[in-house]
Amino acid sequence: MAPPPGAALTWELVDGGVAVVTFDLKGEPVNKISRAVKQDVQATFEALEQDPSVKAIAFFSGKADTFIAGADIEEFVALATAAEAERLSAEGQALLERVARFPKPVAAGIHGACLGGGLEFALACRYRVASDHPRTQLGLPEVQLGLLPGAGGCQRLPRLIGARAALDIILAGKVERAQKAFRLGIVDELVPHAILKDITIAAAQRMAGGWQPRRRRPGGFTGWLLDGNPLGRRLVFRAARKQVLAQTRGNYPAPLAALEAVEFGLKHGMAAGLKREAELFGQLAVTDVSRKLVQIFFATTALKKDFGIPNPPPPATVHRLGVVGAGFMGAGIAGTAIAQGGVDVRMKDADLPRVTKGLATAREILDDRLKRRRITKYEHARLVALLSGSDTYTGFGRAELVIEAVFEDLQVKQQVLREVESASGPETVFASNTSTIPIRRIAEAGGRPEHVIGMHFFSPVARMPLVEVIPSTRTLPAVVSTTVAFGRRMGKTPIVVKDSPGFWINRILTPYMNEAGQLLVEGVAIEELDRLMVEFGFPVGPITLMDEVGLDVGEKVIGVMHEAYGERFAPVPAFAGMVKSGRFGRKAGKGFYQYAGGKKGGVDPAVYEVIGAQPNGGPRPAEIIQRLVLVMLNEAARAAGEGIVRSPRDGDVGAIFGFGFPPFRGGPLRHADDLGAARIVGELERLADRYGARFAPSDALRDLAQRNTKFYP
Ligand code: 3H9
Repeated sequence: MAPPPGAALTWELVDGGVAVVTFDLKGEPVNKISRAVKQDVQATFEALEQDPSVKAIAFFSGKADTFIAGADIEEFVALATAAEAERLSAEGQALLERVARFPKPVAAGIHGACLGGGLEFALACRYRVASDHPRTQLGLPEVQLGLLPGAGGCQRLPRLIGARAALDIILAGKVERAQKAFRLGIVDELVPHAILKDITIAAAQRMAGGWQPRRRRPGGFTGWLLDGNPLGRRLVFRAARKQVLAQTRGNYPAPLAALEAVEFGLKHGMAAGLKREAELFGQLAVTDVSRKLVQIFFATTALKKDFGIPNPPPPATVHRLGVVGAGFMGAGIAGTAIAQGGVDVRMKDADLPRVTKGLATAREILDDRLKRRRITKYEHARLVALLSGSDTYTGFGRAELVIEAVFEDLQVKQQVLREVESASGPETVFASNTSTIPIRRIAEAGGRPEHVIGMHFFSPVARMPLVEVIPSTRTLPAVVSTTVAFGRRMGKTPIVVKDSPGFWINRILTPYMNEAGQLLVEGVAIEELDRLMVEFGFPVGPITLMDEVGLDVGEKVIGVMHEAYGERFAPVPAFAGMVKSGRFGRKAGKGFYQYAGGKKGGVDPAVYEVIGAQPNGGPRPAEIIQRLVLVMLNEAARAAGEGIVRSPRDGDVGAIFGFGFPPFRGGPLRHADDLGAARIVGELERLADRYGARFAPSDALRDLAQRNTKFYP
């Protein structure tokens, strides 16, 4: 039977009565389950049921890298009411119930991303074979979008692999590689990609012949004790709920709702569980939190193809990377470039002991991948061989890109640029990992300013997802493309920002950190400051962040910012005392907090002596939060008005990925829109009267308030 034109699903009959169904959504880079696709699946399964020559089904994707990326997220944006969203979920469930109860056995052959509704579809099939390819990843990332798996995932996954393992995936929105999914029992067979199709068809044939796949629930006796009986399960849910509350602090409703959907289903049966799951999905889909998280998904996806300049020339491929400066940052860049990008890296520092230490730190990133079974021993050995170092510039001649991560000092960086220029080829791109110094100032010391650019990473490089890419006015467009592409290859989200002191991230972070310092001096306790901002939604509070960044680094940053922007960036004297007494933060083993064996302990009471203030309560909590948040929003608005970021989207993604601005608030500019410019201006005027001119509202905010408009249309 010929498929209707434009159909996403096609099928052909092969030997043994197996219908090989291929899902290939035309004109789209990934397969996703939209309303139209649902109808197509419905019609295809109808035809497969009626055709007597079809005895079993083997289901594949026609896409190279995705099996199914989930439900079509664009349809969620259009959902106006909870009832509408609930209906969408119930329809998805009904379709997958049809697959699960299909009278002929269905086997899924999974290669590439199998996520959300895609995994829920696979779970409804009777048998799952996955390729062992690194691109094959399975998971339920719905809570990352403020949702829950709403097409039966909260019911089928715990029944397949047990409540504990299922909650571990669902509540964190985890995506696992195929090997792990196989170990957990999510897939039945793991095979090389080359034979995926044959093995899946063979499984479908065997099932048609009456073979029943047998599954042993993983977990043994403990598994039975905790998952298999109501009492054990109650303990599991209680512990999970406690953990979710501690992690989300009530800011993210989705994980708790998902937990409820799983628990309800295990207690009251599949049908009741599905009903509750759809209701909860409906409620979540129209929350402000989900809307914000979906916006962030589309913003980051759009950034994946954005080179940050109009008509970007094709990027050059980097085969060899030079890294100057083998400190923690340089080593992080080197290790990440190898682990993610598989490039050949040559490190250079002033003396061999430093180089040796840097090489060891870079290697730890590769060792960690091995330990977490992200790479095989063979891959690890291959990657380790890509890392080398020296106290000279040998090997830099053939590097397409050199990244410097030396001390944050203009003269030192200029000196390094001159050395690299004489040691490397005329086309070599020189990227400075400066956090504050304008790129044009570094570039003016060398002879090829058009090949100089900024590449500002965040610490620890292996984990932090953002990189700021900073072209000067003289940087060639091709250099921008190459740098952005390389940042992406390192697994980072690059944002291209304007060349000015502090760029975007430190421009908006510095006033926030400085205000935290003011509040300390006014008598707010260290833990209280951190607690309030964690409750606001930051992953850590400003004082902990200061310890992580390093007070010596912070002092440098604020010095540059003060010089560039004047009084509103005037450093708080309290911090100078910290630096003078060697309290640099975590790396020094002492900062505001105590550190023992690399672990953070409590606040060091001796610190209050150093900063010359004792906790006395300080202003009210609401006032503390307002001062910290509004000082940042004000600077963000000012910088956005100056064109430091190209769009509010870049600014918000940057703040979320760069220092953890609460994702559920959508970023500082989205948050400013939510509060309203007029209201912020009013509050800033009040704060300026009370605490000084650093709170004076920016022209950008006044302008928005006057015109009654927003950053986002
Ligand atoms: C869900 O399933 C709910 C269900 O439980 C219940 C429902 C009732 N929808 O990222 P890329 C687009 S929630 C719409 O550049 P990659 C993407 O926007 C869903 N669009 O490719 C982009 O569009 P454009 C749970 C989607 O290779 C294009 O595809 N699933 C979807 O780097 C290419 O994407 C997820 O959260 C979608 N589901 O990465 C998975 N997926 O070209 C979300 C992709 O117009 N997706 N697009 O800019 C991903 O994580 C990645 O896209 C993926 C591919 C890993 C699949």
